[in-house]
Amino acid sequence: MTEFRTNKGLIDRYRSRLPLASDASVVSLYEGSTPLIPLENIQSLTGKKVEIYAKFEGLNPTGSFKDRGMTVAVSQSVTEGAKALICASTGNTSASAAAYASRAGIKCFVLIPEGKIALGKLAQAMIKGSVVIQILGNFDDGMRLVKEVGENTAVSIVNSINPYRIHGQKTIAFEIIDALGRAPDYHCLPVGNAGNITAHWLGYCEYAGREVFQDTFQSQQGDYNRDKVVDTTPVMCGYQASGAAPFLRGHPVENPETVATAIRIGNPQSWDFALTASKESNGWFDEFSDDEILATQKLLAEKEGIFCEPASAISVTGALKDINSGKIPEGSVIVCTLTGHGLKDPDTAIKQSKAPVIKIEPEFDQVKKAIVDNLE
Ligand code: AN7
Repeated sequence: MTEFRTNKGLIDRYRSRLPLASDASVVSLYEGSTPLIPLENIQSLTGKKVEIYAKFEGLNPTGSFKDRGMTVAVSQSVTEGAKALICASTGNTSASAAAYASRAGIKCFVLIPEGKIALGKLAQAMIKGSVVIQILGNFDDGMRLVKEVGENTAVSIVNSINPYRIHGQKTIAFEIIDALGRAPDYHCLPVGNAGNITAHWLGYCEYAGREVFQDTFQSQQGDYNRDKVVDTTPVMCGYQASGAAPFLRGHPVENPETVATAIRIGNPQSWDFALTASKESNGWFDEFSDDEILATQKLLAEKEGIFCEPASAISVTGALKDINSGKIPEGSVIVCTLTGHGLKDPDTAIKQSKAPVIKIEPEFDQVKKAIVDNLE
């Protein structure tokens, strides 16, 4: 096919910093290169002198950050000869795995909690021809089953317990630093299964020439470029929904529950890595109610025109609380990861929207009245 100018996929852009063999097959949907959007209107509301940016991962090919991990994990799996993928998912991982499996021409099996995933995510897995297995249980049950399958069959697991997922997802930190010309002071993000906070920290440490997770990520996958680009790393702020907040409780949560179904996870697989990221960065975890999460989702849509899914909005819920309390001081540069697109879950958005929906006869006077009545 003809060569053309475009932002290529993240393997092409960051290949030397990824532990892929030089002859590895590349399975890509031209993911990454998502915008880093200054939240100026929301910053004004705080009355504090800070710079707040949203890294809008909802603009990846399948609408979430999972594509960063999936391009690397699926490329590696295909290179190793895998004929099928499997994952447990609260929705976004399955949407992404389905897409990359289609791209690679292999089978995909997804285990999802019945009735507890946003409809858009289910649609994504179904239309791409994955085998959707609904389990009468939650994500944590699915994860347990997937690990058993991995031990007993040749199907390749593409959950974030697959280290190549983490390597792909670390590129978000590279893009942020490449865009800002420096590391942020604080990085705020949702924490569910905790792969993403692990990946962010890995990426930030590698760009700072700092060793981290050596036994797991930096030696096992072989050599790759870890040259230093910046001097600092951000403080990592991880936020959880109160009904699914194992890091706040200090132990796994039996029956996680939250409107933010993406992070309805009680037994995070990357527990130790997330604790390391939090401790080594002098960071913290905090929790927020479903009402607070939904209010921020609406705030982002109303004040900035950014429609992210509920789980993603918690990044900004947390950032705002910590900015207002002074825990994040004035003068700080703050990046919030908006992990997934709001269109994945229109039901939740419509349910909480107070915007008037007005029904009229198709007549000019009635349109005029609707406009006049609602101008204020
Ligand atoms: C929008 O899709 O776990 O802490 O199975 O979809 O790395 O798990 C999704 C997680 C945040 C949490 N925001 O990230 C899955 C899944 C969104 C998400 C998270 C998820 P991790």
